[in-house]
Amino acid sequence: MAGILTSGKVKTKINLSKKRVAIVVAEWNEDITEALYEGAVSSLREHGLKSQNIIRKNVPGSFELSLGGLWMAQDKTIDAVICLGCVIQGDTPHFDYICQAVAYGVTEAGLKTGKPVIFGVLTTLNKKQALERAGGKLGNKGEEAAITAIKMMVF
Ligand code: DLZ
Repeated sequence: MAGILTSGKVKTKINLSKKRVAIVVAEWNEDITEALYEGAVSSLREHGLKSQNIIRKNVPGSFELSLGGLWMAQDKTIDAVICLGCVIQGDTPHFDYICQAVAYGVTEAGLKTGKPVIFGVLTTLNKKQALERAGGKLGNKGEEAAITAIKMMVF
């Protein structure tokens, strides 16, 4: 069933109150990425993470999530990193370059550090599709990214 793996509450006996999660937020399309951030934080809190153990960092755009995510994952005190961004297609191929680079970079950050680095980046054709996925009728992908991070931390 669509979405069943990344929504709702994760059942685990592992206590998450000592886990520290970094959330790296792209400033481009700020209204969308702020909504993703709110969704991610509320899901982490619901799973027992303390607010002082949720560390936020901003980067200018989604392209910079790779390096911001890597820097946070290299921090020994951080257990998982969630990268949040929103790339909306324009009239040029810029969209494809950014999407490919960030998908590759986020993967690489996880593989290099051996930590979960979660791809919470919307790649949409227009703003309407982004709004639908940032607390609209298709849920909140920030929340789903948080649940993915939790599932990987309790792996
Ligand atoms: C330049 C750019 C464009 C055109 N569109 C977006 C976008 O839709 N979403 C996003 O997160 N960032 C965008 N950027 C900025 C790039 O991610 C990056 O910050 C700049 O190219 C500088 O490296």
